[in-house]
Amino acid sequence: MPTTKEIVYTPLTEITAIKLVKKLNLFSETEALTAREIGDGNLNLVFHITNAKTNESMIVKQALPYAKVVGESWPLSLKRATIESNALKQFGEFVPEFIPDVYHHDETLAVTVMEDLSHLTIARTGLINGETYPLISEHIGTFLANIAFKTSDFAIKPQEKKGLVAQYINPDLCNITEELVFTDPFFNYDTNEFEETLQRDVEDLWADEAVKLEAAKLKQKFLTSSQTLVHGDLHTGSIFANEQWTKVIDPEFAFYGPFGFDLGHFIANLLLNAISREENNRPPLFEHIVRTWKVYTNTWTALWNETNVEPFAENTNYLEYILEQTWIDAVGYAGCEVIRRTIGLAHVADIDGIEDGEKRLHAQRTALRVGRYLLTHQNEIKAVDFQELLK
Ligand code: SR1
Ligand code: MG
Repeated sequence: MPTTKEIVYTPLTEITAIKLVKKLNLFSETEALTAREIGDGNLNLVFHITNAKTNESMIVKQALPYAKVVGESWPLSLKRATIESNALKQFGEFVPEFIPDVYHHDETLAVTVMEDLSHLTIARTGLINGETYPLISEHIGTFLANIAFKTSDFAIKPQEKKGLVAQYINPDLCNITEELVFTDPFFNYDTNEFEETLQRDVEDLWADEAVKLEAAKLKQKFLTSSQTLVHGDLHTGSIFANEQWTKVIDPEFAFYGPFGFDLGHFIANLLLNAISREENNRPPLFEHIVRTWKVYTNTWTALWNETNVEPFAENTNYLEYILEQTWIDAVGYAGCEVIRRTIGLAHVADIDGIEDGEKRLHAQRTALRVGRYLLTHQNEIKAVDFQELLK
């Protein structure tokens, strides 16, 4: 390996990933290690490094300078790896139980070495296989309220917060969301992907000016609102879980954005899984939506009452207003996410994996219908209403 001074960015291989963790003294020189590239996401290399003898293992994640899912024609800043590592450390200070430990970060190599969570399952995979993860909503509600409150102007003095806003400026990754979530699915753009059988439904959406206006407003808020440090891509593929544990990974899209953004994405992905299930297997997902919001509001309210640095916080109507706006935005963001995961560039296996073509088409139509409804009824929908929406 080159010395620190000579380091230049090069994509790692299984061999150089092992050399790196040894050089960092995370494993000793003499240990027999194996490495496997397991990255199945859209953007990064992920190496699973193991010592079979001691069973010790860790993850080496490296950002690529382009979007892997598209190719080198979509360049991406490597700075996202540092943003991700900083966000993991920041979240880890507030809610360590929900975050993997970070062992090392190298800005030049865009590499983060972190705790191996492979004893858990990616929540999307588990949910597709019928798991229900009884604690996931309790955990994600707690996680979201803590990170949203503690990185906001309600917990940090404005000058300090502005420093964080600057630190987390993440234009390339925000651009992905601005295009793939908020823009492209609402127009006849080449990035969209859907089956021919869905063409008429998609054209209906493209012609629906009321829905497009709501998407435009939510995009505007995403572009301009710096309320809190958001994870930025909190779908169920960014969560490891089992019956007892929940761990949030992959905050490379982190930036200062709207309070309701992560909440909306999490809810949307629960909803997409519910849509993919037979009706009698859906209740646990609806219960998770209700519980996430309940835990979020309870946790947020306690933090507000006990730790708020904003003098106006003593006005309880202000607390109610913030929570109400958060929820309304979350419903809208959920609508955009459900739509883009159905007809945009990046789909979800919950729906795409339905083998029967008729059932898949029905699920896609339901997702489009529900996504549109969420966008045009943001002010009316309560957490308990999601069950009704799928009927
Ligand atoms: C080009 S990246 C496509 C999607 O993958 C990521 O996980 C984000 O969800 C992004 O929108
Ligand atoms: Mg990701």
